[in-house]
Amino acid sequence: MTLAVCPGSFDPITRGHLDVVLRARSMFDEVVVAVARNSSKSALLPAERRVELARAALADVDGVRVEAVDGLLADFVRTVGAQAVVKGLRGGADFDAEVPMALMNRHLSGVETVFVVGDPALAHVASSLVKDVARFGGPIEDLVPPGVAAAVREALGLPAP
Ligand code: COD
Repeated sequence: MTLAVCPGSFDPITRGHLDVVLRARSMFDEVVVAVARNSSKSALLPAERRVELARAALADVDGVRVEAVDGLLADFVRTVGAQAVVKGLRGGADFDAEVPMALMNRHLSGVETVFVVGDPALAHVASSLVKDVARFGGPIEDLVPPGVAAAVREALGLPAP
């Protein structure tokens, strides 16, 4: 049985994240989506809400579970017995940001990071941009799974469109 961890802030989960998780699932028997409770970014959505939205978005996908993670990802990866961390790349900037993390996680846990190139049709989709578009009244429904747009607007104190 092969197991991979797909970590992130998921603030909120987007269609870009779903694409990466499904690609990871096509390579591994089981995938744990690891929602970092305290990532270095300050989150809009509380961790429990991020987990809830990710679980709803992935409810119909066999072999995928969602868990909140405290502390070091390397410790979590060892605890669950994963063979790999899977991360998505949208382009060179992602690669530059991800390589140091992959090296540090391998230094700490011995676990390799596998990079998957995401769907180019979703290369512009990032949680930060989704929140920015929503904040200024733009449409985000086609960028996120069902239910997420309403959760983002609620967290921003915005009315439904
Ligand atoms: N297409 C392809 N990939 C995508 C897309 C898209 N449209 N959108 C997002 N992704 C990928 C990102 O490149 C990333 O690989 C992943 O999805 C998650 O993205 P985010 O933005 O939700 O998450 P990040 O980048 O904020 O996550 C950072 C972590 C939480 C993974 C990191 O901070 C961490 O591991 N924290 C735990 C504490 C720890 O161990 N720190 C030391 C790390 S070395």
